[in-house]
Amino acid sequence: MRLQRTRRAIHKRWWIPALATLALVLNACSTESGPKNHQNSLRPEGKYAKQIDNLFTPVLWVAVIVGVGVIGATIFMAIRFRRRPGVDVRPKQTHGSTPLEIGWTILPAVILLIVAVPTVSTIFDLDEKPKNPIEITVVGKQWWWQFDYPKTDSGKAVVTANEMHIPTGRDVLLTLEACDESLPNGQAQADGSTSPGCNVLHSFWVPALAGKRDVVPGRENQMKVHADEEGVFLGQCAEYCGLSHANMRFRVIAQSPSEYEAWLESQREGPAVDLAESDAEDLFAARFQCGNCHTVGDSGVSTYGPNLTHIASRATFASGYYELTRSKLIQWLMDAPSLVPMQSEDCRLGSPGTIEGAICVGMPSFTNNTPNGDTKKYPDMTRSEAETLADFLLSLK
Ligand code: HEC
Ligand SMILES: [Cu+2]
Repeated sequence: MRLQRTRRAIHKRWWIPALATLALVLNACSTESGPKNHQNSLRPEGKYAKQIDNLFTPVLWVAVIVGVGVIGATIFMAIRFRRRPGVDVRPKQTHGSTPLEIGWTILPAVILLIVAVPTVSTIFDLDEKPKNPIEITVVGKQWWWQFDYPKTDSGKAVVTANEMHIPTGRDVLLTLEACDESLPNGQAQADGSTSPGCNVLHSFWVPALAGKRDVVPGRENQMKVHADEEGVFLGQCAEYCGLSHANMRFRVIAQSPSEYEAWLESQREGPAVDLAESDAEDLFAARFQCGNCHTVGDSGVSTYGPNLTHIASRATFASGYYELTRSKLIQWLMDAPSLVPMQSEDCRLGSPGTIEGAICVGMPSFTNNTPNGDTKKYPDMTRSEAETLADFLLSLK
C-alpha cells in the first residue's frame, strides 16, 4: 500500500525533470543570451553556407513530415490496439498486402529521388573551382591550426596560426592538409604512424561560413569559404584527433578587402623587434631553446610550433582557447600543458636544431615534468624569465 502511494507520487511529478530537461535543451537555441557566437550553421553568413542551408531547410521539412507520419502512426496503432484489462481479444491479424507493399516501397523511393536532385546539384556546385579566389593552405596540427598565405607577385609568403583573415565578398579556396611538407617527415607515413611534420585526421569547420571538410594525412582536400559581411566567425576541429581535440578552435576574421590587404602586408614585414636587440635573446635562443620549435624572425616560414613573428597582432593564442593577455601568456610560458592538455612530459627534440625525432605533442612545461637525468634539456623557468619572454612576445605586433 505504502509502496503504491510513493510510486504514484513519483508518477505525478514526472513533469518536473521533463520540464527541466526541456528548458536545458531549449536554452541551446537561445539567441538572446550572450554575444552572437557566429558558430551556428543555421545562421549562414556567406553564400556557400547559405547554399547548404537552402538545401538543409527543405530536406528537414520533408524529414519532419515523414517522421511525424511514421511516429504518429506507430503511437496511434499502439494506443488503438492496446490490450485492455478484461477484454481479451486479439485484433484482426493481417499478413501481406500487395498494394500496401508496393505503395510503401515506391513512395519513399520517389521522395528520395526528389530530394536527390537539389542535393546532387549542390554538391557539384560547392565542388566547382571558384574564379580568381584568394588561396590559403590550412594545416591541421595537434592541436592547432596553421594558415599559409602563398607568395604572390606583390609579396612574400605568410605563415600564421589560429586566426585566419579573409576579405569579404571574395571566394576563398582553402587547401586542407594534415602534413606540413616543409617540416622533416612531412609526408604521410605508410604504416599510419605520426611524425613531427605529419599527424592525424582533423576536420575543418566554420559553421557560419561553410560545411565541414576532413583534413587527411597524405591528402589535399579543398573547400570554398565566403563571407558576405565583416565579422569574427568561430571554428572548431570536427574530427576527433586526440587529447586536446575539444580545444582545437580557431577564428575566421572577415575584413573589408582593403583592411585585409593591409593586414597581409603587415604580416609580411619583418619582426617589430629584433630578437638580437631584446633582453629575451638568451632565454629564447639558448636557455630554453624556443627556437627549435618556433621562429620570431621570419613570418614566412613554417615551424613545429606556431610562427611567433607577429604573435602580438593576434587576439588569441593556444588554438583560440585563450585571449592573448600578459598574465595568461606568462602562465603559458611557464607551464603550457597546465592550460591545454598536451603530451609534453618528455618534449625532447632530435639532433640539435631539428625537430626530427621529437617525441612530444605540444609545448614543454618549463616548471613541471621537465625531462631530467640524461634527457634533461630544459631548465626550470623563473617568473621573471617568463615575464621577460612575455614582454618580448607582446612587442611582436
Ligand atoms: C618542443 C617544441 C617547443 C618548444 C621547445 C617551445 N614550444 Fe612553444 N609551442 C609549441 C607547440 C607545439 C605549440 C602549440 C601548442 C598548442 O597551441 O596547443 C606552442 C605554442 C606556443 C605559443 C602560443 C602560440 C599561439 O599562437 O598559439 C607561444 C607564445 C609559445 N609556444 C612560446 C614559446 C616560448 C617562448 C618557448 C621557449 C621558452 C617555447 N614556446 C618553446 C612547441 C614548443
Ligand atoms: Cu580534432
